[in-house]
Amino acid sequence: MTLIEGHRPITPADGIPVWDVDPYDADILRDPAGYYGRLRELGEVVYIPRYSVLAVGRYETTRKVFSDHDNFLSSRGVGLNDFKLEDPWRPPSIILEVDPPDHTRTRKVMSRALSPRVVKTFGDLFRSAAEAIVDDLLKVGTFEAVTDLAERFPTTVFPRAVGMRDVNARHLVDYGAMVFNAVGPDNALRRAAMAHAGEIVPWITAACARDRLSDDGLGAMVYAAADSGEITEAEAGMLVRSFLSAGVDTTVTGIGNALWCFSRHPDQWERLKQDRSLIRPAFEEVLRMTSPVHTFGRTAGRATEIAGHPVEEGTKVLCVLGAANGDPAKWPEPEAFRIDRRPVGHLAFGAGIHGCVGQNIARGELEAILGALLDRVDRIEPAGPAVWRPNNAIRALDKLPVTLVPKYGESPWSR
Ligand code: OVV
Repeated sequence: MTLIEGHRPITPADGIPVWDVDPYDADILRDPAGYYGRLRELGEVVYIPRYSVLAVGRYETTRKVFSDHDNFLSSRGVGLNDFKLEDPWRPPSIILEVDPPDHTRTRKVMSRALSPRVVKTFGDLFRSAAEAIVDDLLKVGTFEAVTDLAERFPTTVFPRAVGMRDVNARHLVDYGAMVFNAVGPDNALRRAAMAHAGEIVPWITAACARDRLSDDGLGAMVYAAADSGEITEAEAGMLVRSFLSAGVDTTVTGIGNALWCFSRHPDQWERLKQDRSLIRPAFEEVLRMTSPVHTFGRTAGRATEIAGHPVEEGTKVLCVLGAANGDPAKWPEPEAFRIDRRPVGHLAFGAGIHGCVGQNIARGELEAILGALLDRVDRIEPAGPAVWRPNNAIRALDKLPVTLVPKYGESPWSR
């Protein structure tokens, strides 16, 4: 058994299948379906000796572990590193990497800033930016959708929603790659992402300061909570950092994965053209199908159990959200992309007290993009092979060449 430096050699309790797999192997990250299936097949919980961790991938069990914040902590990190034993790569997030009661106070500030009422005020911004970008792309017709659409849209609108005075789209995307690769092992992916840290981390930290933010964005709302004494000024800066950590790579991935789904399932695009009320359900199905955040972990804070198997205190548990979202015991024909499925309970936004606090703004961004496309585009066609970009926590595309075929009579030149 390979033991990873700093990890305790946890012996699996009797009855837990042992699986000699590397979930962070680049080939698995690029094409995880076989890994997801085998994980679900092996049992309710499996032991992975390579990292001395347990992993869950069946829907009910994954949901249970992921939302059981009493037994399965976030404060020891949601990746392979146990923050109790090893120093985290950056000061821990005060909303993600924290447990109640500390979590309750910061979560309240963030859910107020990201409430449906506030997100609604960004509707015009999102729509006009989406329309301008799609009009631009229709002029060229064929383009690389990861950079030209999936990255371009959130890096245009999100800094404006937050109220950032300093905008550097490249730094925001690269920081996302660091944050999400950091939850994996010390592999080539994590090292490559971290190679940018020296330049990017200080830029991010500076961008979170009160004087680098406008007085009418999400950042200002968080600093208002500092003014009222709800949080400290330093905590406000840390919560703005959470916007920048969790708000870019995730929505970039959501848009890219949505375009992948529709370019590969033209019948579902036809269906959406006929019934625009399916825009939101369609996005939920994209999330279920592709699980942009494929894996996050928890740490057993005390001796507990998973599906009747004993689990020692200090055990890391990988919650493989991508496997749970494809579990045939929960989702009939899980590999079919059906925009009218309405996959209530999918785990792409997590579950429980740590469930994605930004999910309303994510839905708002996707609604704007899909709406702008529906108004203008007859077909979204592949213009070359899709290439996936391995990442320790995110299932995202690296390349997605597509052609947008405009609707008859819809010319971007006439606008
Ligand atoms: C959900 C999430 C992902 C990544 C980072 C953070 C949150 C954060 O709070 O920094």
